[in-house]
Amino acid sequence: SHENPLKAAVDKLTEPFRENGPAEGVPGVPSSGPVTVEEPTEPHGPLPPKPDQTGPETVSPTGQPTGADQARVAQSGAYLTTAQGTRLYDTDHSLKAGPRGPVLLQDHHLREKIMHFDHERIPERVVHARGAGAHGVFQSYGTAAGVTKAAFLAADAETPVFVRFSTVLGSRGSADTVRDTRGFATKFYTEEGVFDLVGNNIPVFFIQDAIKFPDVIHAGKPHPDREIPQAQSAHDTFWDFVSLHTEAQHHAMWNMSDRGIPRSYRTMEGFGVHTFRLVNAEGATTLVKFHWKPKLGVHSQVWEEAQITGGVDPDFHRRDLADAIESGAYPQWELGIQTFPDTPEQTFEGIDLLDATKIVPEELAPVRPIGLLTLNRNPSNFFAETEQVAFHVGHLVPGIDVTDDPLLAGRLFSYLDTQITRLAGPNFNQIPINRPHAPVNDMLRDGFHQQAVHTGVAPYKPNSLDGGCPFFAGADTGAFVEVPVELPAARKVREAPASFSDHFSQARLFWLSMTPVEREHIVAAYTFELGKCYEQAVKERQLLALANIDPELCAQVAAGLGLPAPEATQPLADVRPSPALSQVGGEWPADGRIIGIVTDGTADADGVRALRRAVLDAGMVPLVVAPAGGKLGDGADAITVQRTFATARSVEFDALVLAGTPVPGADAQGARDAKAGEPGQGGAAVDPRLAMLVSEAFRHAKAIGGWAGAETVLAAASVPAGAPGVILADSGEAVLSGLTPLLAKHRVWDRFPAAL
Ligand code: HDE
Repeated sequence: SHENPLKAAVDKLTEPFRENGPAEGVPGVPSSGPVTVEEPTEPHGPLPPKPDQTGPETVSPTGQPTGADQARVAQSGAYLTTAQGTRLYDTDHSLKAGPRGPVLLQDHHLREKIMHFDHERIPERVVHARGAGAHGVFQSYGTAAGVTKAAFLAADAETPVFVRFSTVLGSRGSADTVRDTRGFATKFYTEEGVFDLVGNNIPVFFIQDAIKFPDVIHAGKPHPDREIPQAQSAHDTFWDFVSLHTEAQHHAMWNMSDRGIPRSYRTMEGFGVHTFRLVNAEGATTLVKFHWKPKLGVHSQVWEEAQITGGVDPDFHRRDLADAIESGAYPQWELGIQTFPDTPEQTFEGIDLLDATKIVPEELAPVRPIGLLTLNRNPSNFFAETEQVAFHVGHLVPGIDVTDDPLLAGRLFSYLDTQITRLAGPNFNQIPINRPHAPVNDMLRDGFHQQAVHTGVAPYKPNSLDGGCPFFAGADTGAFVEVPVELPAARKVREAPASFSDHFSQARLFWLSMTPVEREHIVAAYTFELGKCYEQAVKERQLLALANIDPELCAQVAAGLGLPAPEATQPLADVRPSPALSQVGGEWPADGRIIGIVTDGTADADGVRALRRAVLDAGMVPLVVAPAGGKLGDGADAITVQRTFATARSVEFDALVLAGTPVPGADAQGARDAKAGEPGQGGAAVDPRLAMLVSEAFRHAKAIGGWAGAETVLAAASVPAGAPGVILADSGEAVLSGLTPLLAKHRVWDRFPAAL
């Protein structure tokens, strides 16, 4: 074999990444104790290709390596070549008749390079265009083995997965933190074929029948004349549709709640939404709803924070997911199921299980954990993996079947169909990220982008020429056999069942299940969104829907809009709240929380160093913020400044610690008397950017701490003395131990109500 100097150089560069593979024990799962979660600060070389990411030419669609040159895939070959493998001596100059002369048409390299570039983009997804993905592993607890024969849900089964999170309405380049539903799609590469769980972070949907999907999406997407607003529901057409089509009210309420603005993908629940049918080894069936429960709890931004984040870091969620994985703080979710008897009515406690606008409260049907998802590997190429991954609700494995939910029925058509345009043909299953890990032996042939060189002469059944191969499996040899569900005698109709006409009871249930602060956020969200509408009739009609959900909610939103609150047109539903729907009141691990340590570097450098260490040891992320970049101190002990007053904004931090106040000589009273930016009586000024950082963090109900004169900055930021969630102590470690229990609750809820 020939020496390849460039490949050797790349190998050297990527060595640390190859050596720091997954921790011992269960693949990809940290073995024990808090992990060290340093923010990555240095750029690094390309990651080596992963087994399922090898180029199309190296692995046949049936999984057989063909032995082609691996180096080309990783761009680490010695010589630049054309797409045909011819070596090049220059790629910076077109072929010209003299240095100042015209470019020659015969320049095949120029034409190939520009032609390929011209076609680099593919159509974005018609919905869920903006997203981020990660690889991981799903470990089954085996607790579902009694209700399903799916091999990946058997005891101790371990299955590779790829997950893609997304927003729904925005374009590929839109901001992560907009108010919207989030997609949560998981591809399980099981030994029995691919299973896709294509869910959302909201357990209900806007419509009960797929035939209305184009309507709700046309209403939510930007207006067709000016193509604004981008990635927003705060506009006339959305509320026009939702107020006329009141089955959308329940989902809209979830969007207006804190669920519409998640803190992170890592802090979202996921839901399969529809009811599915599980089948066990004996053929017995059970109806189920799937739930993903994040280990870190369900947490959101506050609305002002989400808006600021959209400007200062539109990639906030994408970055958060990638950084967490890169630093070893692997995000985890438990998969759980709610199970219901498979009765002919397909209802549970009066709730229609085929109506995707309804939940079954966890108090009525507890969520039983059945496995653990750990995301432990970032994609190494966004386009190849995250953009080209194709999910489909019809990718099922034996043991999991669909129900007659009419929303699901339309999806079973749509997810295949849409790939024909998006991925340009029927062979998208051969794209590396979509390849099953189970052996594929189909009789599908030819088509655009066919990668396989199929052998044999008889891609049809029955045949005798290929010896009758391949043969059929039976239920006992792993075949997917549809559940032979009995159907009642019926007429063909374009109608919905009577139960589908209840549009308000569960929106009311959700509203009544919220804590006061969550209700306050919901009122503010409706007031903002309807306040952005121009059409009076739309606002009035939506207020009428709110009146039918809850008069108090309606009155508060109406007051904000300056409109009269209408009377309900139907009796209010008598519902029992479901406390499980609230995000407030629990405590969760503070792992991966981001602690901003603000210093001027002249203050307590040892204290900053000790606090950084303590934050890392607690499995959280310290970010040192100083007036300017560079290092604090010298030598091996020097502390790297990670954010400056110019680059830091409060939204990035879960808590702030003021470590040695950058206001020498100022006393607290002096600063309180002074406006930020102007010298106080003590003669020193608090940098206005610092004052804004602290006042925003305070307004967003984040924990704040400090020592050695932090009062001065707090006063300049108008933080009232003795306010809840402000920890002053005499060392960074003492501050941190006061902050950690506050972080476990996500926010200092006592600070609300606030004007948000
Ligand atoms: Fe989707 N949806 N959807 N959807 N959906 C798509 O498929 C569709 C619905 C969801 O990360 C599209 O490959 C119809 C519910 C996610 O790649 C498309 C209906 C739920 C993703 C499509 C629904 C979802 C999609 C666009 C009404 C939650 C992103 C690109 C019946 C349970 C997947 C694509 C990814 C994407 C159709 C409703 C979740 C057009 C017709 C309900 C997470 O096929």
